[in-house]
Amino acid sequence: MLMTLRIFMALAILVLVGAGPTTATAPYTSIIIDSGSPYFVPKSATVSSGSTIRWENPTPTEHTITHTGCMEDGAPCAFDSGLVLPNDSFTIQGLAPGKYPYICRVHPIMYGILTVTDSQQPSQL
Ligand SMILES: [Cu+2]
Repeated sequence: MLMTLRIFMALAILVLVGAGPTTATAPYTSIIIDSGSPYFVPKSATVSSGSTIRWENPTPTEHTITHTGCMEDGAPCAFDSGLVLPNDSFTIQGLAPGKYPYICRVHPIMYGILTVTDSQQPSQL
């Protein structure tokens, strides 16, 4: 019940953020880190290239946002946040179009996927 409420509140916050004025100068996407499944809200996010993505950590625990390529020998490593402290955030922009699965190095069960399109219309799944 508590978990359901927390997820609902996280989604409500996302809806509020996503419903910003249409005159916003830059596309902006928030992904909220959660202590329980699905760990990243939304777990699957789609953004247009050039937009800004920010992971926010409202949990009492340190996490990382680590592209899975960073964990494999010879694979391109697109982003690795290092430890994101409680109430801190990690922001990136300028990713090339593509799919970026990512995990938390501290808790590898935490998995999300970011899709960057070359469309100018950002959306969230
Ligand atoms: Cu973590």
